Amino acid sequence: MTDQTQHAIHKFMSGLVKRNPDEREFHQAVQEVVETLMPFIMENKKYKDACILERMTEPDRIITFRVCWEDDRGNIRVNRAWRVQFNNSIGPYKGGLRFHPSVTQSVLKFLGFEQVFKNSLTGLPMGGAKGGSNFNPKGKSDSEVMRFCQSLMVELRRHIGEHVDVPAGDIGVGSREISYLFGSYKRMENRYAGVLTGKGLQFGGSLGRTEATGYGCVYFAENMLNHINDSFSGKKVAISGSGNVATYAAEKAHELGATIVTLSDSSGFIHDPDGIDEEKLAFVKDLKEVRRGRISEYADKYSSATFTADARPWSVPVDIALPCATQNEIHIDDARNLVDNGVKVVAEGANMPTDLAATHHFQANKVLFGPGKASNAGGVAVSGLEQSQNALRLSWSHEEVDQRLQIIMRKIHEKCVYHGEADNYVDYVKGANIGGFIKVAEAMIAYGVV
Ligand code: NDP
Ligand code: 2IT
Repeated sequence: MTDQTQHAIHKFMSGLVKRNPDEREFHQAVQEVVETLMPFIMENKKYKDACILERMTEPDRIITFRVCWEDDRGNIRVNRAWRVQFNNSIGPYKGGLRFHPSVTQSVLKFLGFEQVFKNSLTGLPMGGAKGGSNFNPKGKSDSEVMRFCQSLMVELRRHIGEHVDVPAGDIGVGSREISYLFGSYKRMENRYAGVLTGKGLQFGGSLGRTEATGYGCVYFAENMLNHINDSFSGKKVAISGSGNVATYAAEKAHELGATIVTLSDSSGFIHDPDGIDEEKLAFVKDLKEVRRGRISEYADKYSSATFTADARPWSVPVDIALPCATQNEIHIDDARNLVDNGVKVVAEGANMPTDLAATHHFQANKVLFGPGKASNAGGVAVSGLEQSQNALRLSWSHEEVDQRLQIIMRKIHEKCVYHGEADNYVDYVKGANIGGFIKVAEAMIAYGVV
């Protein structure tokens, strides 16, 4: 990188940090993009002249609102919720809702910013957004979650619509929450529209949406491996998380012949050297989705496994790592452990689970590193397919959706290779950032100064 490029990055980032103080996650997501995009923008004057980077890092709008609800004991509770509508240049805003106590404006801005690139990479007409609340669903009854969702939708309904903004799930928002949200939208608006995705199969949901992010991540990683004449077959895989993305990534990787040796949650990780097969995965899905229990119970049930409290699984020697829990769960020490133990591929199922120093360490050691905006795009891609099916008023078979998902993930991989390959190594971060950027930037230039 030339001194001139480095100076441009530094200047851009100082301005961004000044304009968005105390938004650490947002700074991190932008820094990762700017490091790879700046040289490309400096070579293509039209993007620089149109100030595309300055415009793309400023959300179209942020809606913040209070959500009041009553708990089971009759106490009044107050939470804060947001919808960050980042960019709708190439289609209606699209992106998940997250319910977790760690949710802040910074977290949602980083997620909304990444969503713009991710949605563009899918090739489908979707803009980028993200929303959520600092509400903690853990330990809440179904009735409490229902009352919270209904209260949140009283405000959110004004800002969404099938041609405006289409939210979906994310951490803490699964089929239960989407059903409550959709039910209250339908009741208040008295209209049945595909205004959320991830819906139940009985009321407009798409087959394959539940599995899409985890399966898509493994399809993407399989493409990365195929590109170096390798595959999942016979590989050892570490997965973090034990929610929607983690369990379906484990299911597909197992189906492709790999041995899954870890899963985790916010209290620690389990290591099962015998591998997590279909029967054990069924136990995990029931444990986390239905009983809403802790992953430590896995080690109580299966004697082949050990549970380590307050730790992440990156010390276990594996060929492939699929971080599928949350942001910033792979730091430099974790990356060093993984590299020293011979990891070949890291593909992010979560959004920004790897921090910048860890990402640089993987790349410096020629580990193939798939950033979330490429490797976890399968979830939002099948959300896009759900929108298409709703608009057509029909439903495609599981096979048809899965075929389309596989094709989309292959094409995203091709874009990353096209924009990121040099000297026999694919820089997937560069490839995904440039590949996602071009379509949005061209649309913005075509619109003029808006
Ligand atoms: P779930 O709520 O289903 O599962 C989240 C998992 O991550 C749980 O095991 C949870 O553990 C763990 N986790 C959450 N927060 C933390 C934390 N702060 N520290 C440690 N562990 C944590 O969410 P998803 O599986 O849907 O989402 C996982 C990741 O994938 C997120 O980064 C999300 O943005 C991303 N993603 C999701 C998509 C989707 O379609 N759902 C699409 C694309 C990306 P615990 O049970 O203890 O909270
Ligand atoms: O981060 C993501 O891509 C998601 N949570 C899925 C968004 C969606 O609209 O399906």
